[in-house]
Amino acid sequence: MKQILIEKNILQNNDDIASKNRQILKDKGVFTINLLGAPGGGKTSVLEQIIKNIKHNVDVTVIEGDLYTTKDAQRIEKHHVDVIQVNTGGACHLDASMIDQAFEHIDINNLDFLVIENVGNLVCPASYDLSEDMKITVMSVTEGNDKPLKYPAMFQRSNALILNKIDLIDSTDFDIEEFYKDVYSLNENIKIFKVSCREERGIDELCKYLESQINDKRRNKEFQ
Ligand SMILES: Nc1nc2c(ncn2[C@@H]2O[C@H](COP(=O)(O)OP(=O)(O)OP(=O)(O)O)[C@@H](O)[C@H]2O)c(=O)[nH]1
Ligand SMILES: [Mg+2]
Repeated sequence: MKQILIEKNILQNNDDIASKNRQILKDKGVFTINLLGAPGGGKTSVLEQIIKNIKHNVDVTVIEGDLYTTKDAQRIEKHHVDVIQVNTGGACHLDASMIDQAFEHIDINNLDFLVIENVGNLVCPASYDLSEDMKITVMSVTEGNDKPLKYPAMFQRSNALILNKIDLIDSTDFDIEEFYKDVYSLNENIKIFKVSCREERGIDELCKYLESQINDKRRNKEFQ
């Protein structure tokens, strides 16, 4: 019997491209995050808040992943930062070769912070290394507190978790204690931020955390 391990080969190929680009980002001192989460959880809204808060201190470029539209990229452009739209044509996640193509349009020498907004999906994007320093999942209280245990890979592989739409929590049955317990049972090192983009709550703390990571990466470049 002949057996073809397609998934393994695809992921190996992905990892090879990602590790080449990770070296470039390291050499240039560019801190990179991969924003993940279900459709509508608030990835673009969180990103808009981050940009508003830190764009005066750091040079930011955004890669926007979307199936077909440029809707999110148009929202980001309004904040006067560079944005590259990647349309997957129906694929449910970004992969490293798509980021490789986007790199051709990025001025990497004048960059501190690269943000990749992945396609809205709580499963597939977690498997693809995009050369990021951190995977950050955005989920909202309206999705329900059972999601970490139902979709564990994303929570296990993320370095940070942004719990968004906290302004709506009293209108839901979201059990925050159970949520924390479940998330930490999957990943004891994950950093959790509670935010509301609508009310601009929790954004300062999130941005301080990101800025310290951006500065660390910049400093490491200077020591090389
Ligand atoms: N009440 C409330 N609504 C929010 C908050 N953050 C985002 N929203 C709303 O939630 C909806 C989805 O937000 P987006 O930022 O587009 O979500 P997304 O994760 O980028 O969505 P996709 O890119 O389609 O996966 C929008 O209507 C936002 O206005 C929040 O903190 N509170
Ligand atoms: Mg979006």
